[in-house]
Amino acid sequence: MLLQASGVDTIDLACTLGSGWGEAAGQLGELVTEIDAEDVPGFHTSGVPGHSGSLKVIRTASRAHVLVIGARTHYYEGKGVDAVAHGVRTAAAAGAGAVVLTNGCGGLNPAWSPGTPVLISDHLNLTGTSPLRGAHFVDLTDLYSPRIRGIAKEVDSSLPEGVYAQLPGPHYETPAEIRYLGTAGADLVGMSTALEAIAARAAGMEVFGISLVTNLAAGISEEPLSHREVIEAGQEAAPRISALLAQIITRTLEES
Ligand code: 8IG
Repeated sequence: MLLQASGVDTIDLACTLGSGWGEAAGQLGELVTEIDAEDVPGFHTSGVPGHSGSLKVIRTASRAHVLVIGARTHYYEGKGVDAVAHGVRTAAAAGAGAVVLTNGCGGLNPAWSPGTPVLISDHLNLTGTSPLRGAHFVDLTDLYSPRIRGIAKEVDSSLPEGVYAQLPGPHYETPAEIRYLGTAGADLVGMSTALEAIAARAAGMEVFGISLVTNLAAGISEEPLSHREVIEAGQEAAPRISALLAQIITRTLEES
């Protein structure tokens, strides 16, 4: 129905927008269609301030089609793992060979000030669940495409990389949990992305993940965590990360 509504045959790449990334679709190309998430089966508006609730089909200058998913269902909403995976599965069904997952997250590295974009190199799925059921033994080695990470580094060689830990939320971590996660190898903490990445890989897509550090994780700085801080860091970083995302996506489409 998405394709019908946009008069487009197929989607080449999909991109899910997380906290702080709401504006990032603007520089990708020409808007073909925008649909309210509620009008597309299986999608929901999030109710989270700072998260938009629409699906967009965008045509790039090279005439590729990008599905921009501005409505993500988080695991903490309690709608189940299929609702969480619905966006990437819709993208795969519409033909997308690659998905770009963006998010806002907490950072464990004190050198990453709020507003720093970080490439996801790998993840720790600490939700205790999987989007898959049955004997579906998917290989997650190189889940986060080395090819697209290479393209991102060509666009901006200063981009750091880190391991993203997905926790169930919706509460943030305690400082003790953050120390524990640090020893376990986490550099970033959030409440999305890992389950979607697994579902995307299982659906045969190439996966790329990029986080915006919107706050230092609990106990890393003196500041208490607030959702307002998250939104402000996103607004400030918006012009830079929008340009970054558009360049990464454009080159990924050109080189595939
Ligand atoms: I934005 O510090 C954002 N999302 N778990 N911890 C977790 N999720 C987050 C955080 C954070 N910041």
